Formats: sequence, structure tokens, C-alpha cells
Amino acid sequence: MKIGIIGAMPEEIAPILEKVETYTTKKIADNTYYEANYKGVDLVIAYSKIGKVFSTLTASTMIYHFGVETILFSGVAGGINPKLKIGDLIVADKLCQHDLDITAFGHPHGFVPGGAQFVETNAALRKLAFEVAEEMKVSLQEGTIATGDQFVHDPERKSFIESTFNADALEMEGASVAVVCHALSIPVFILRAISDTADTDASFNFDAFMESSAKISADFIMKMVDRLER
Ligand code: 3QA
Repeated sequence: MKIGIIGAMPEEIAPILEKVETYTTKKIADNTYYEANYKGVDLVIAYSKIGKVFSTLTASTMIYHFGVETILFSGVAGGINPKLKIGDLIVADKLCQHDLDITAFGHPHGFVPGGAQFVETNAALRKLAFEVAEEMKVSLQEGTIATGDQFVHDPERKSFIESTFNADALEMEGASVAVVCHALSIPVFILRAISDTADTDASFNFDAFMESSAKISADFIMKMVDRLER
């Protein structure tokens, strides 16, 4: 089994590289990919760089160049649902692109012809995540994640995303990775730990909590890898 693990920023994959200890690197498509064998599982690890375009490129490269059979995303997110506190984990059951807008032609937000407003993640991987959460005695929530090419730090934009998509958290890469995986029939899992609440304090809290939240997410992802088929 070969598994791809994607983060967006260096801090999001650093705890994973630390855990695998030894790896080789390959430069492909203007990015670095880290290959490792961790407890018998072949891993390809990369941080994509921020946003939907770079994460699309990374997911596609992992599938077409490296032949990964599953993709796990680990990182941080802005919380929308007030039940999600800084440091809490959320697994996406579905994701949308909050900044994709051809509503001028009567289509719903996040929809373009040939696509769908929401893309779903793999149910078996989500089920495994809840088993891991129970075993680790950590709380894990499931919900909708909205993705867009914006660092949201504005209550008005946040409330638009909440009311339009009923989203629980937001970030900048999940939906694009999920769309690639859905199109190419690759099981996908998107996990995020909350770093901020996407409002006026967002950049301040992000700076303060991104590293600790990134580690919470990465540690959980590695527990899942432990339980995946070899
Ligand atoms: C933000 C990171 C991007 O990869 C998306 C974090 C956490 N809080 C968010 C929010 N709005 C949107 N996304 C998020 N990630 C990149 S900006 C900071 C760059 O610093 C999730 C996320 N409120 C780089 C150093 O200059």
C-alpha cells in the first residue's frame, strides 16, 4: 500500500517527517516530495504550498507520478461552528469551494457545470478515524469544510460561508485535493485541527496556534497510518 500525505505548509508536515525519521527526497513539478517506509507502509509526503492550485498539483503528482493509492491531508483550519475550539479536530465528510462563483448564471455558489457543489470523502477512512479517536480518547467532529483561496479574517465573509454552505470549518486546500481524488477514484481523507476562528483575531491566533494545532492533526494522521492495511 502506498499512501500520500499532504499538508499545505512546512509546519503541517514537519511532525510527520520527524516521525518517519528517514526519507529520500525527489524534486518534481517544482516541489519536494519525501518518500519513506513507515512500519511497512510506503509513504509519499509533501507540503503543497498554500491554496487550491498548488494543492491540486500536489495531489495529481502524487497519484500520477508516485502512484499513491490513498491520500490523507493533514493541517489546520479556521473554525466556523462554535463547537470547534482551537486545537479541536475536524474530519470533513464533504467539502466545497466557497470562492467558486458563477451565480450570475443562476447556479448555486460553489457549483460549475460538470462538477458538484460538494465533494465527499471516503467513508471507510472516516470510520477508521472515529475508531482511532475513541482509542486515543480524543474528540473528533465530522462536518463540512469550505475551501477557498483566501485567508478568512472577517466576520462577514465567515458568516457568508456559514450560511451559504452550512460549513463547520474553512481552509484553502481540502476541496481541491478531494476533487482530484474523486475524479481519479482515489480514497481521500481530510483532517484539520482548528488554529483560529476566521474572524478579526484570525491572523493573531493563527500565528500563536498553527504549530501546535498542526502537530495535533499530524499525530492523529500517523495513528491512522498505524491502522491502515500494509
Ligand atoms: C493560511 C494557511 C493555508 O494553507 C490554509 C492555513 C487556517 N485558518 C484559516 C483561515 N482562513 C483560511 N484558511 C485557514 N490553512 C495561510 S496564510 C499564512 C501564511 O503565512 C488553513 C487555515 N482563517 C506564511 C508566512 O508569511
